[in-house]
Amino acid sequence: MLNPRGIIERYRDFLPVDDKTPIVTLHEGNTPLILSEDLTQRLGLKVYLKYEGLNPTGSFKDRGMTMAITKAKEKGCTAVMCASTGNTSASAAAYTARSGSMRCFVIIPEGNIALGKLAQAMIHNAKVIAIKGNFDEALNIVREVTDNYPVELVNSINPFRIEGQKTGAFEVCDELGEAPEFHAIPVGNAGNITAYWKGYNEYKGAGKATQLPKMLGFQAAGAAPIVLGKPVENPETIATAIRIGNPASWKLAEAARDESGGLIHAVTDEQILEAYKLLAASTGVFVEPASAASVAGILKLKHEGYFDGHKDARIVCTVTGHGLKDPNIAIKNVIEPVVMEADLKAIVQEIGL
Ligand code: AN7
Repeated sequence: MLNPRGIIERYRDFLPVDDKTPIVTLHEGNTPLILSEDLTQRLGLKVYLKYEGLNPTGSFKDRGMTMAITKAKEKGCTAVMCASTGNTSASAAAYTARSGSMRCFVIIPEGNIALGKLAQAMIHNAKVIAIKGNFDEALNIVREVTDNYPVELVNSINPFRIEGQKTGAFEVCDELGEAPEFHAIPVGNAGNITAYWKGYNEYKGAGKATQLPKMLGFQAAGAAPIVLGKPVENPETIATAIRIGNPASWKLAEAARDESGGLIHAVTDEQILEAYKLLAASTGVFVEPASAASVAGILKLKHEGYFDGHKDARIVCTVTGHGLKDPNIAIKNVIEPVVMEADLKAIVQEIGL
């Protein structure tokens, strides 16, 4: 039986906590690993979706945030701060509320955060400041503030965030009984690819897996600094979660790529939206656009012949956030409902029965 009380209890032996650590948890983690028959057929290898949208605040950030807020509480901090494209702020706001003893300050890029995420940060009572600037500028301000005032930084440059997020890799191995051959993941600030790679390595080191996956990272084409090899000053993509031009964990993401023999490629907004709609319609999994970057990426690689000769291999895609986070994008990409009178006969006719 899996431990239902969150990732710190479940993976305590792999995390920097002891008996006295005051664990702040919303019972995150233990998310489903869903075999997509549709994608398996399209790719010719087994495609699993690690559905991180089913965490308490609807994204993978909760794995890192339970650790970051727990350690902040242990240290006696009374305030935390983050820059965010949305999900980090939603998670930080919820876990500080849960802590019962901390305030949360959030800086977001005005006009470029999905509606659901903004609602979350506000309802959990964070102090939200929207700057006329992008995520990278917001993060620079947060670094300055947290360097100079008694406020804890909870972006993924906080090492406890990475510690928590590495448990995603543990769960994958526990469920498959082994590490997969490939792991696909969207890349924004590059914390999560770093965390998964750390997790896979630690699990192999502990004898809980015998191999390591190739890490396949995907950035949005308009926000692809790692692919281009230089910062992007004005990143643009409909996948606002990964609209980041100068990732904090850039070097660590490159290390994950190179040590694993993997790659980091770009996918266009069009490819992201196509994968987004395909996942929802053909697998029944509704994710936010940034999450679909990992699926868009593997479809692109398949097309390029990258997986030739890997017929029985397994690939895990981390789908990082729930589709309900960004309802506006969904509505913009579907056909509007038919409006009709409440008339049985007409409705049966419209359906074509
Ligand atoms: C759904 O919330 O950076 O490469 O400030 O929300 O670890 O940054 C979000 C990132 C992928 C990229 N998918 O992960 C933030 C933030 C979703 C995300 C990423 C994010 P990283």
